[in-house]
Amino acid sequence: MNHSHKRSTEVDAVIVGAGFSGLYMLHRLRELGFTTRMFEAADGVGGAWYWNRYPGARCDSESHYYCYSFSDEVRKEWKWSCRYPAQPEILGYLNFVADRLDLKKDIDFGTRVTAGTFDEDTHDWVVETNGGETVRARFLITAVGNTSAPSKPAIQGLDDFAGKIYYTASWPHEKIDFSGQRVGLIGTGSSGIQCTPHLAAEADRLTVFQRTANYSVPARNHLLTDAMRLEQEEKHQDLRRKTLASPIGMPFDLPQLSALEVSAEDRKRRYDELWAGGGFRFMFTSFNDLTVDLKANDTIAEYIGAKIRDTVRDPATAEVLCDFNHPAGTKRPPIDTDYYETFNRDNVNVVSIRTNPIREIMADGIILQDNERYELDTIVFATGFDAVTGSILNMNLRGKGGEALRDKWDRGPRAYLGLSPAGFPNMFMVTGPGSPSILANFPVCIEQHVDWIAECMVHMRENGIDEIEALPEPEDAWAKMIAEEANKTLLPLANSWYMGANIPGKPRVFLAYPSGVHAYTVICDDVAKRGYEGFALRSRKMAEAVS
Ligand code: N01
Repeated sequence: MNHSHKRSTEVDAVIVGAGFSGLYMLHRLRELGFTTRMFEAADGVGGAWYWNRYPGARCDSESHYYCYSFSDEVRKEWKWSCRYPAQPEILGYLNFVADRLDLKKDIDFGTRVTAGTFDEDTHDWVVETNGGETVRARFLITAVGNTSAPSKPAIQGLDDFAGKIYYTASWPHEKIDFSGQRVGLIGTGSSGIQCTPHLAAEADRLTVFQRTANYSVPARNHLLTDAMRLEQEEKHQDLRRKTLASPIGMPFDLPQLSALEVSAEDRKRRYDELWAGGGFRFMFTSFNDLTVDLKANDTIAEYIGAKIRDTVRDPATAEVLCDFNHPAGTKRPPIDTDYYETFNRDNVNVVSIRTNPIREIMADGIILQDNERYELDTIVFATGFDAVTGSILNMNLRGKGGEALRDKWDRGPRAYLGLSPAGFPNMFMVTGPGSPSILANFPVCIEQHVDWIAECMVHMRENGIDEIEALPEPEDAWAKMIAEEANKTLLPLANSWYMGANIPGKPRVFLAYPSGVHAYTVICDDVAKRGYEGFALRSRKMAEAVS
């Protein structure tokens, strides 16, 4: 549905993307009386939850905190069915919110932003779309998500494949029937791990091509009873307080002990207890030094390895699945249902392509470096995303002096507070590179950013300010601090999408603020309180008075 014919082409803000971020941004700005245009490439709301429809797609964070908190009505009216809802339910939730707040009428669906250029004379962004429209807006707000530009590896011979090809990150809307098929799955990140049991249950044969062994933790998903929901509601204020005080934006009791200061028995007891509970708590609440001390990390890596060996009956298969090459938790931990168990099925096997990579895709399958051949009818790519920066760069943005963001970021993204790049005035990125979001619970980070941006816009309106621009020195200091803080952890040791290492040629730069969403919120609030320290605020009147 495209309403562009009746829409204004001069607005206060253009918002790009109608996922969790964009929907709340639109709601906030409308409430505050700003005029907006919102562009969304998909035909509906949902962002990542719109595109990632692969079988088994499910949240890795629990429903009672993986949701908006800004509206008591929304929270009370929506009923989650289970601990970790599946994709259709989360998409249903986002549609419910969009309908409840009557947001859809203000969104141009099926519309992609193809260019954005800052006009220094008017302090406006000139935004172009694939529909041929040009819109002027004082502010450009990207709400494009972190995992939304799919990575489609250019494997030799891909176009010659005679069978079907699917990408988990842009899955068809209709149900795919894998029965009778020999399916090859490339990728063992969260997406590959989630869809493995589902593909295995349907396909004649499933071959999983694994480049990097992952550390997956059982989700222990379960339905929520009314009593559980009531208890969550009663504890809501407490849980919310805990969430906001937490570095990861989840209401967990954080661990106080090092993995190395307890006895082996106590350590095992702690891991056993948390493994039985499932989910992120296993990694995040067991011990306090797992992501900073390699010896401590070894204890959890060994524990997971032992669990895999216990679960997977064929020792050779188990060894492939345990062929770890990075510390546990240095890639985003996958949360699974029956992943390792699936390798006990007769129709499933895992092939390591770590040292024997895919050489070529042929008409009838995949051939590895050592000439081993796998005949396939279907290939599923669960190969991830050009994460965090891909979707922002794809919009062809140009700042002051016509500088392309792509050029500015050619050695890695730079943005003060992870919010706004110097040289790109009046541009804000919800959960942009250099903010904490990818290491934390997204909705918490999204609400914090949206509120900060909205309040900044109100401040500018009230004070007659036309332009806000991040200054280069604080932006440099921010980038330096991120690298230094990340280097104090084990996170840079993995070839992860956190490091941009999954995309050939992408600069190897840690993409998130590593010290947690609580510390980050304090910094952002301080910056605002000090009159937006680190930014230059300019008004036309001031400029006229000077000249
Ligand atoms: O992507 P990934 P994802 N040849 O980048 C492999 C969120 N998410 O879509 O590790 C062969 O993690 C790659 O190998 P390697 C979540 O934040 C959440 O799974 O680079 N293999 C890896 O195994 C998550 O972290 C949920 O060596 C290639 C896999 O493909 C993020 O999205 C569910 C290859 C990609 O893993 C991304 O997850 C799904 C190549 N050329 C996603 N290129 C939940 O909420 C890549 N690989 C649960």
